[in-house]
Amino acid sequence: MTSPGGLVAALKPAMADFDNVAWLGWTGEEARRTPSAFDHDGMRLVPVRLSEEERELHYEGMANGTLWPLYHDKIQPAEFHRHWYEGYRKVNQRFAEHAAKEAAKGAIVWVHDYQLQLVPGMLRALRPDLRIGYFLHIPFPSPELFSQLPWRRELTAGILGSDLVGFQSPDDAGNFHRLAVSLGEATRTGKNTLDVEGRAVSVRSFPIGIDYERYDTASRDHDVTEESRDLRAQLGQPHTVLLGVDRLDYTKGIDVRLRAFKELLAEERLHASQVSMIQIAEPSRDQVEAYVSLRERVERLVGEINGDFGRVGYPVVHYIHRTRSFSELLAMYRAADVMLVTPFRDGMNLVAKEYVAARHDESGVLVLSEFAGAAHQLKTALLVNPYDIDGLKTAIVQAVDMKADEARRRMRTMRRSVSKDDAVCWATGFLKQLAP
Ligand code: ADQ
Repeated sequence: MTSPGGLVAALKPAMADFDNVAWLGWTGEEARRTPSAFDHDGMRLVPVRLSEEERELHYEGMANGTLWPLYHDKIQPAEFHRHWYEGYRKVNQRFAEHAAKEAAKGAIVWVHDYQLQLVPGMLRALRPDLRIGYFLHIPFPSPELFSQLPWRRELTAGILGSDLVGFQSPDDAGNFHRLAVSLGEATRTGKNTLDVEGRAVSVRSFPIGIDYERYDTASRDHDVTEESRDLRAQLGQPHTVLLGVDRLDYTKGIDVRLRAFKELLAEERLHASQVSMIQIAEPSRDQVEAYVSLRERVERLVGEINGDFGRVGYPVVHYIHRTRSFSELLAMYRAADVMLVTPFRDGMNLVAKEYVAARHDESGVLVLSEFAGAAHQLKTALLVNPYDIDGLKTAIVQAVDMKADEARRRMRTMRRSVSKDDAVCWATGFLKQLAP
């Protein structure tokens, strides 16, 4: 709680126009000793506590064992358990009660993400005077897929407690709009509007952006430049550096990009003396079985590639399974000629935008999955279908061989888009629409 992450950084500047802002959130730990509320950097922080059992049922169970895979097109099977849902409902109720207690009369409350889908409806029942917004950071699936959920009505009605519902892409917004109507939970009043028992609910897309200024400025920093130079020197020059930066999650396509790289080396379309790959994998959800087996798969592939193609002192894949600091990540972005962002499904993918923002000299090539929300905006990336491994291999070779002029043209267009639609633009766009 004392070091708020990217979402707070994105929201904070947009909050400048609002008085008495409070941030409610789970600390991520049991945190028995945290105070009930405290001030940090001009914002009131209100920790919501979860017990070990609630963490298991709500967070690992319903949020990450049911909703996460279901909303990402069932790349992994989604499990449906009544006791998970019951834990999820209770935790959502607690968040709604905290928010009801904190919010001033007629205040705006902005609820975030799939862990808290029931909160808008619960909060409206407690405090009908509030303006309630909800934003989903991950994709929203087709109504056909969503309808498998035994609690489809409850979860849909939960979201519909909002005045404004935001999604990453028009496709996600369209899926929710169709679902609400097909379940009979709302009636259609327009392309972006619904009627819920006489109350208007807007459903729109608000693609999330990053703090472009921060990445652009910091990437020019002397220390970052030095660090990226050192990194390249360690890899051995002249050299093409490929980079992947992801949470270690099965949605991100880390394994498919390693397989593509391995095949390219085996077919001698790429050579270990000329290219190397860095894969940064942020540890994530390591109590969940699917994440444990993904880690094993990825680490086996890294071992196979280095075993088959590496030399003593010169591995072909440099794999780091740790959190990196902001400046270390920037140095990596600066050092990489080709950025590989190949999720099977992703709400947006901020890494793609961070790479673009860090390339202040307009060099570098982004290979981007067409199934990431970011592909709607970064159209001059090399767009790939991560399920088509031959297509992915062709794109990687194309990226490695791309002439500087073409790379610059593509990068310039992407930088314009990422700088224009930044984090403040996203947050103010949403809040302006929500304000009465
Ligand atoms: P995530 O699935 O977490 O986010 P992403 O958007 O790529 O995915 O954000 C990851 C963040 O973590 C980036 O800011 C990145 O720099 C950082 N990161 C990754 N690896 C790291 C490491 N090893 N050390 C330190 N930092 C690391 C969810 C959705 C996305 C959506 C975002 C925001 O799944 O689709 O873009 O929320 O809405």
